[in-house]
Formats: sequence, C-alpha cells, structure tokens
Amino acid sequence: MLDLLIPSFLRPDSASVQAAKVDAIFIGLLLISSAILLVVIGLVVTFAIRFRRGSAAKRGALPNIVSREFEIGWTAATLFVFVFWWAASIEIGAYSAPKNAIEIHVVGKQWMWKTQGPSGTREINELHVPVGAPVRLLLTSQDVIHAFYVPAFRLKRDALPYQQTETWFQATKTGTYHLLCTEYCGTDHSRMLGRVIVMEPQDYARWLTRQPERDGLADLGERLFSERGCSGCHAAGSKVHAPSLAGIWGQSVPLEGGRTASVDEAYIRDSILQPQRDVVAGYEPIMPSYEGKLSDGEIQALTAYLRHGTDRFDLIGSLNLAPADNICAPGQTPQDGTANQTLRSPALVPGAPVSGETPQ
Ligand code: HEC
Ligand SMILES: [Cu+2]
Repeated sequence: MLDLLIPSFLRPDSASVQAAKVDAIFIGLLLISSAILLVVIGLVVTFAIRFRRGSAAKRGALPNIVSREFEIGWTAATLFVFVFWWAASIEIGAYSAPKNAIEIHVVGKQWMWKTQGPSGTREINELHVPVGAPVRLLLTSQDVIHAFYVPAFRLKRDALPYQQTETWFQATKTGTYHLLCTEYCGTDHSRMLGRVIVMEPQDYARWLTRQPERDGLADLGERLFSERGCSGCHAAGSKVHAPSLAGIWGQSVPLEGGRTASVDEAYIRDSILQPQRDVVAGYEPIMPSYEGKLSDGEIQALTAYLRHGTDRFDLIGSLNLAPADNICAPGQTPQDGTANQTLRSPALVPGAPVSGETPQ
C-alpha cells in the first residue's frame, strides 16, 4: 500500500513492528486528507461554474439538510475519537515494552551514543539487536538533551539528563539502519551518528559470545551498592533501621502518610536522589540524598542491581560491610547538589551564562 503511494526511495525502510503501525496511521491520514481535499476542490470548481456571473442558478438561503450540532458532532467524532485515539494508542504503546524484552541502556553524550546491553556488552555509536525480539531502551543523557532516532523503526525518544525515559521496538528485518540524534545538541550534533545492526538470532548469539568479558550493569551496581555505602544501611544485619531492598522490584511499598508507591526505575531514582520525598512507612527519613554524588550511569547500574541482582543480597549481608565514610551519617544534613555543575556542559544558547558565571 505504502509502496503504491510513495516510492521507496522517498522514505526510510520500514523495519520494525512499530514502523508498520506508524505507516498505517500515515496512510490513513493521507487518504482521509486526500478525500477531503478532493471533495473541497470538487465543490469549489462545481460552484464556480454553476454560480458564475450571469448563470441562472437559484441563489438564496440553503435548505436545512442536517442540523449544525449534528455536523459538529460528526466532524469531532471522526477527527478526535477516531484519528486521535488511533494515533495516540500507538504512541502510548511505545511506553510499555513486553516483559521478556531485551534491556538496553542508552546514554547520550556530546556527541555519541553509548549503549549497554545484556551481559554488559558495551558499544559506542552502534547497537546490535536480534531480529524479531522486543528490545526495551532505557535512555538518559550525560549532558544536554539528545533524542534517539531510528527512522527505519519510526522510533524517536528524548534522552534527558537526570532522568530516564524509555521506549521499545521489535525489528522485523535484518540489516543496518541509521541511528541519529534528532535534538540539536551542540556543534557536532550533525555528526552524532550511529548504526543499529539487526541480526539473525543465531548471528546475534555468536556476536554476544565474541564480546569481551565485561561486568554486567547489575554487577557494577552491586559493587557501587557497597562502595557508596548503601549496604551499610540496607544490608541484612545492618544496625541502621533501613528497609531491606531484596526483591522490592515491582512490589508496592507503603509510604509515610498512607500512600503507596510501586517500585520501578522512577521510584528508585527518586529514592536515591530525593529520599525525603517518599519516605517508607515506619522508617525515619535518615537516608542522605545522593544528588550530585552519583552519575546517571551509576544510578542506572544501581537500578539494574536492585532489579536483577537482589538474589545476591544475602551474600552482601553476610559480608557485614560497615558504612563508607564518604556519606552522611544519620542526622547529618546532606550537602547541596553543587557537584552537579561539573556534569553540565557549557550552555548551548548563545549569550546564556556558562555554568559558574552569574547572569547579569
Ligand atoms: C544512612 C543510611 C542509608 C544509606 C547510606 C542509604 N539508605 Fe536508602 N534508605 C534508608 C532508609 C532509612 C530508608 C527508608 C526511609 C526512606 O524512604 O527515606 C531508605 C530507603 C531507600 C529506598 C526505598 C526503599 C523501599 O523499600 O521502598 C531505596 C530504593 C534506597 N533507600 C536505596 C538506597 C541506595 C541505592 C543507597 C546507596 C546509593 C542508599 N539507599 C543509601 C537509609 C539509607
Ligand atoms: Cu545529540
């Protein structure tokens, strides 16, 4: 259908489940607008001929065929309910990856894409994925706003500093596809190019085994968990009254004030950066904020650990690690987030103050 309407050299390949859906919306909208355009042009031409000067056509008030309300309702129904609902449902679908999806962490950075896949495979400006398998992307940025864009997958999601966004795709065709940054992010924005390589599952498996042995993200998280002193409070056997984090992923946690929260990326991120915001019921708000003390990559690693590695908690508990001394002791106020400034790259807006300078 798309091939009939638009020759293939005028559009990117269509290589994912999402691409087919987006193309269907595109064709749908194109057909609806073309039909409306034809009707309007047809009427303009017909009326121009029929009511031209000097013609004997009947002029005057129109008979009331349909009521105004009916007309408004009908237009609104097609436009909003049908088109908007249809298009929006596909956009919303981009947020909920299937449970069995391969998880890939993506970090945007001036000017490159760093990706980290299962079993710790790390790549720069490249992403290898198997065909036919859902792939969940968890995106963040180390400096400014970037946007992860794979035209052939009709996939576009912002990568924001201090936040995690997510999306997913399922490739349907093997091949090599462009990966672009579609948010103007500085001088070399246009060179922030990468490739997504979609492989047959057996080739992908072979590629995975050829990758150098690396610590997985969860392993890095496990190390950080003790190095940064988390285990000093959270490990089993700790003297501090802090909740155990073993198996909390996906659970719902009762909070102070009667609310509950379900444990996901955002909740863990908030718990680490703004621990005073959602305090777990029955605990003192003594956890220090790690704002400016942990990079986004480190938070991703800790999150991966809390998600996948919590079965190893007992091991940490049995090591009985003391809290590291680089963190706040209970009762001390955490330092403010000035350390954040070092992460920031110079302002990109011409004339805007560079970090450290005070605006006039
Ligand atoms: C000084 C002790 C202490 C340290 C150090 C500490 N925490 Fe906590 N943490 C707590 C306490 C107490 C709570 C419960 C009260 C609250 O929610 O603020 C908590 C809550 C949490 C929660 C929410 C738990 C739940 O059951 O919902 C998470 C997640 C968490 N901490 C992760 C971490 C991570 C990751 C680190 C290391 C970067 C860390 N904590 C360091 C004491 C600590
Ligand atoms: Cu960019």
